[in-house]
Amino acid sequence: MPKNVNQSDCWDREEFESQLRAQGAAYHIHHPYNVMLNTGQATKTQIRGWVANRFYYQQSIPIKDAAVLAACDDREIRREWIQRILDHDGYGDDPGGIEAWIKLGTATGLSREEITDLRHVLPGVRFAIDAYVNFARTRPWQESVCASLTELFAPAIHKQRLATWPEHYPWIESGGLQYFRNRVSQARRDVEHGLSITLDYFNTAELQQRALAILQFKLDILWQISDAMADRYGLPDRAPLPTLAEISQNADTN
Ligand code: AHQ
Repeated sequence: MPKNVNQSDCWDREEFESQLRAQGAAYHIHHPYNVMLNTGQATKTQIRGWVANRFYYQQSIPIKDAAVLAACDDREIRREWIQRILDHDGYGDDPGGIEAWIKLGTATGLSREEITDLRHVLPGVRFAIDAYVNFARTRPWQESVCASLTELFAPAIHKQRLATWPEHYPWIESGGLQYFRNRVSQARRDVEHGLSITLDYFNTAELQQRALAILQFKLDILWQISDAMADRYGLPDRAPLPTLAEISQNADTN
């Protein structure tokens, strides 16, 4: 947090929103792993690894949102926020986003069991996502609302996948992409609510600088998830790091 922030440096709502949106330059849509995925360069292993690791993020989101609800003392905000949990866990006849993500996984050739038992989740992915859930459990709920605003940039990434994956990965059955179709409108609705709360609550120069730092923290979480997958599954111009099993096997043969 920069010190000596003068109140005269407090932005109006329009400038504050503009400053938040400018942080989109660090959004994981620009990460080499996502560029590889969305330009058709990913192998089936790199796609399956991404889906299996992102499942841990998807199943953690409603847990994170329940922590926000538990801390939020505003009934009107809770009445809207609870929709995020229902969107992922499902309700009534709607099986929800976690189920849709499993459908994406089975459409890529993963088994339901190997998705849900988290066997493929990498340490760096788990640590980053657990840091997000723990943030929501320990920080003021308004800060967790601010952290969710990486979704300012999410409609673009979902639309990019919908525009490119069918052409690049025709072997993925179209129904597997339903999660992305659902999220375009859900993300827009979530952001409208979260941005309004954020612009209201972070209303001093120092709080606005805190908001930018919170958003950067969440951007770093998303970036780290892709870093961990790039290390494990490689990039078009970079081989995967050896796994522990490969290291042990090499040691045995040397
Ligand atoms: O599918 C995503 C989702 O449900 C959420 C909730 C929100 C939050 O509360 O932090 N963030 C988020 C995101 C989802 N998908 C990611 C993607 O790349 O598919 C993007 C991610 C986000 O931008 O934070």
